[in-house]
Amino acid sequence: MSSPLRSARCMWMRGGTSKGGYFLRDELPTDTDARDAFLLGVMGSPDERQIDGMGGADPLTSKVAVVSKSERDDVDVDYLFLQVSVDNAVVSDAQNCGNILAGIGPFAIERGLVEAKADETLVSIYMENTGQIAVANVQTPNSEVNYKGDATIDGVPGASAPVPLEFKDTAGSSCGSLLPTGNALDEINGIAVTMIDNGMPCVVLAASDMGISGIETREELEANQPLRERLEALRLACGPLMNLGDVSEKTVPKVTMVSAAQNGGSISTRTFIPHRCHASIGVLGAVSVATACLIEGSSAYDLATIPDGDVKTMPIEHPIGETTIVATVVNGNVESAAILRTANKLMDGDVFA
Ligand code: NQM
Repeated sequence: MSSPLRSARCMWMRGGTSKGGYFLRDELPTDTDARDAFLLGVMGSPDERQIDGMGGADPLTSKVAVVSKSERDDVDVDYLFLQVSVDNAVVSDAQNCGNILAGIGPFAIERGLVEAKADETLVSIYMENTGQIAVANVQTPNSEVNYKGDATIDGVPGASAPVPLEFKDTAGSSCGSLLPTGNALDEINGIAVTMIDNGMPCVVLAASDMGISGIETREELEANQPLRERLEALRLACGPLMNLGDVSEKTVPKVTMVSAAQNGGSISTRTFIPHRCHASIGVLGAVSVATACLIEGSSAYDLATIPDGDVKTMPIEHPIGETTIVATVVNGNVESAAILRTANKLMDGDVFA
């Protein structure tokens, strides 16, 4: 048996409102157990403080991207997302991450997997976790990645170069269909929920049905133990109905509690991902919730404010601001969704387990 990997070349990046290690596939072990053992060591997991690793003691900063040149037609790179649990020795590929996705285009160009064009470079990315394609538009003046700019996103201080992302065909990414139970609304444990997957499996329910206003802070919600227990019971019941099987060890489905928007947006959200409350909301999570808002009879429909027209700009409010989804609707279905993200290169070198 070969000795465990001790170090690997890695770029640490912020992607949207998340942060993690970006690796080339051929610089990690091919054996999954060896790879996961290495990544747990890199992050310092399991340990709620991740004191002996690079992880930031939060699921949003304990993330990994594995990237390789794609052999698929019309695709530049393949991207596998791995969630490294903070306090369990678990590395999961059961979900996608649209925030870490924001760093994939810049990383692929920096590593020479994609040739930079003058001014801006489109990078098409196959998201291996769910089998869909996203296209990132990366600023490349003088054929080099530029991270500095004027674009701002809630949850990240300051401004950076914009990285617009476009998603197509995300319906049923993990659950097989947009509404895996075939219903816009189901009753589970006495609560009306919409089980939906437009890029991220989500259970959407009215915050008022859980006895909260829906505008509490992340800290207040995380301190509410009875609420957390009820949400987890709901999630465990919904998982099999969403074709996800037993989800006790999985990070999907997410659970989003919705209420009427407070600041002119389309809806207000508080999301558990699934055991910590998200500081804001995930990218594909926001796409799924925006889609739920557009489905008559869903748990979000009556609470949502929907703009007219087929191209709908929908600010999804969350604990620290909003994430705007631009949904293009064709024949009543969300055909594509776009979102503005930013990314930043933080470190390039060797990381040690
Ligand atoms: O929904 C957190 C994040 C995410 C995932 C999570 C994400 C997405 O904010 O596409 O981005 O839901 O675990 O990075």
